[in-house]
Amino acid sequence: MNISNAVRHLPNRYVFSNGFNQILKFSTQSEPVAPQVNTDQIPGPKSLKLLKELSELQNAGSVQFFANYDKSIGNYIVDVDDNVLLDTYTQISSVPLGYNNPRLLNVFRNDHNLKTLVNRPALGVFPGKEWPEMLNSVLLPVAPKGLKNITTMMCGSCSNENAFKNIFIWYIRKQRGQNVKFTKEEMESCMINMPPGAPKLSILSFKGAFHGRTLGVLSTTHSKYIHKIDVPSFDWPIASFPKYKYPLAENEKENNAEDQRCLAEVEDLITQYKNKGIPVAGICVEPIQSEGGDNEASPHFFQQLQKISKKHGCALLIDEVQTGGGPTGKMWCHEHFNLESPPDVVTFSKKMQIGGYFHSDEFKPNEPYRVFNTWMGDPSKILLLQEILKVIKEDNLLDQVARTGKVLKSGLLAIEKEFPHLLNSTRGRGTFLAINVKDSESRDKVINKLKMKGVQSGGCGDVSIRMRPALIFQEKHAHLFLEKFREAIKEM
Ligand code: PSZ
Repeated sequence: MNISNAVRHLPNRYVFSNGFNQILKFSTQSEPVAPQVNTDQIPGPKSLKLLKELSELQNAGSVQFFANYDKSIGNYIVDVDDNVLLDTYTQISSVPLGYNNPRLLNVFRNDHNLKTLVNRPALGVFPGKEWPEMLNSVLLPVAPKGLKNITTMMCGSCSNENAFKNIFIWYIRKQRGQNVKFTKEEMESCMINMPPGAPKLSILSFKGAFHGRTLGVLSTTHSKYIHKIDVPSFDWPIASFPKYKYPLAENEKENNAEDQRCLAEVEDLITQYKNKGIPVAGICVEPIQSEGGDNEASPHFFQQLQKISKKHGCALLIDEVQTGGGPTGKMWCHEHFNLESPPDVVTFSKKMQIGGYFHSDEFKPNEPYRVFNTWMGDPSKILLLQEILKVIKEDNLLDQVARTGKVLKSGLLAIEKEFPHLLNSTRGRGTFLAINVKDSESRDKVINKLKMKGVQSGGCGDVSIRMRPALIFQEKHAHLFLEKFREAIKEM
């Protein structure tokens, strides 16, 4: 096989064997000079062989290729066939500092940190002596203003799942009274899934939303049928999420009306479900609907949604699992919305490495073991997050995101203008951007063409391509992406 220049030049110092390397500054100079595709198709032969092996064990139909994580570096993911791809998708938006960032590799060269990795505790019962300090010094400084409580979890789904429980507990406590004991009837009826112990309550979500795939949150996920089919769901209200016309500046009036329509629907559903005996305890919403097609809503929409939630005594949960950690140019996307007060609960995972949620005091249960599981997160992930946050600060990566985002967005808009029959609706904040292709088939074709040109990208919704690069994606990477994207569109 022809091993490309790009791969040959991957610096040896990133292939660690015994941990003696101490290079601490990641520079994109160490990246391959350009993407390089060696095989006629991706997955290439080695990926296909592994795919066969894996398929014997599980349905592996979602696997795109097998990666070589020893060779992947910075913004470039390298596959087992030595194809070198500029990664604008980053493990579904989960790689903040690129691959094999030396700062992160270095974290576990420290004996104490290594022991933190090896001795994973059941955090709810035997947390390490550093745990409160880790939460205080790592997570609290990046908490959305006003949210001083933290619950850590393992993934996005289980963060939302447990956040819903906090909301239900809060909602019933408001009715029962702060320090009123559970009744015998409540304690007995909950054991057989019946009210009053297991009350009829709901979480309002939006069409097109994605909040995870575990059984509870699945009732709030509405992006694709394949996530849901054959699985029982709660009867919970689902409101329309704004669908804007682009460009925004030319469609203000229509888009404002769209906000109003959706907000009216939210209020109407809250009333309907109250009358139905399944009151809405909380509203769950993504700041930008991601899996559902990168659907944005205006700051006005979110401000009004918060007003509605307060008026009806429901909690507002903002799901920042995909938007959190910097890709919109702010740590949390909802910071763009100028809400009059903090949301009640904000969930995170992905770029934050650890899952969990921030919440206000009111949402803290009075009793232990109500939100609990074995791991409740993982301290080793906080060690990584600690280093990630340091690098974000030292290297001003949120400013980098804003600069790169500007190049990307104006570039996408220019290409959209050049090929209006194929492209429309460039949108998003920071590098959290998307563009629509005229139909699903063409969208899939573009993604494949991009891959064969050495760019890993991702789709979302029916017709969108989304940008989810790492925070270290620079202007030069943006230009490279735009060049390949234009070529791909030109070939359509
Ligand atoms: O197909 C899938 O299961 C995917 S593809 C991308 C995601 C899931 N994103 C996860 C996600 C999210 O984007 C939002 C806004 N909320 C919750 C989740 C669930 O997170 P995980 O996957 O960690 O459980």
